Amino acid sequence: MKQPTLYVFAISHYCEKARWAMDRSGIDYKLKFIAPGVHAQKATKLGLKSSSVPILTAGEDVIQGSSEIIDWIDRHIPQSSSTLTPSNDSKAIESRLDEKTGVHVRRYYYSEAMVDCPETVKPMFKKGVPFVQKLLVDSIWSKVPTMMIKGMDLGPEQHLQSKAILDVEMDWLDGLLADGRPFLAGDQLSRADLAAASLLAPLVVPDEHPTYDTLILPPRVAADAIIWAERPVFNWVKSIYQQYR
Ligand SMILES: N[C@@H](CCC(=O)N[C@@H](CS)C(=O)NCC(=O)O)C(=O)O
Repeated sequence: MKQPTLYVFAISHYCEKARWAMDRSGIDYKLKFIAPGVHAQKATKLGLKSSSVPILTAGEDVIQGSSEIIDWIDRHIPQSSSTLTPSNDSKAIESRLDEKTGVHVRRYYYSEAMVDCPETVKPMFKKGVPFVQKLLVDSIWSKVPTMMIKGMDLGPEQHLQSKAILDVEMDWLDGLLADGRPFLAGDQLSRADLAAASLLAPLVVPDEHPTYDTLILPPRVAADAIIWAERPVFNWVKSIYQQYR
């Protein structure tokens, strides 16, 4: 197999999920950071209808989406005890995390960061990308916050709505962990654990995260994160990162 390439944003929690799965798979692959904007051109060039990253290219295969990339890994690694899909449960939990936690962590964070302090986001958009793409981010930056606020439905109200949804989702996760289980589904690390840990990582900011050493949380998010740090799921995310990342 030709060496696969994984295209990611340094800031993206879905990209972190796919990258973590690739790292665990043992497959030799190339990691490419791409700047927002350039990613859409790349997706079009690859024949994709939607522009979102992560995208994995492997020979003729073009796989878009963190969950689809884990499915691809499952197909390419002979059934082993370290599969990330030991049960249907793991996939069901991952789906809920992708649809709720992932979406609302992003809207909650950007609703403050892009509205009140976009300059804190810019270094994350430039992180790891080729020099020319850094220049491109600088050149279009004055338009980016307005475009994202409109395109992603961001604002103070949305920040609070997403925060309330996150509280419900964290109650659910705390509930699952209440019986002392080490993993969300079954008795081994699975895609459910990678999803929960990576999608909550922008709030937990674990030391082992490969790109969040320079992530700056805006003030209200940082204050909420201190309160959420008391939750079992926050401590669990930290421990999953410590043990498995
Ligand atoms: N469900 C998808 C979500 C991917 C996603 O939303 N990616 C965002 C970054 S967090 C993105 O690429 N946004 C830019 C775009 O859609 O063009 C997955 O799991 O990969």
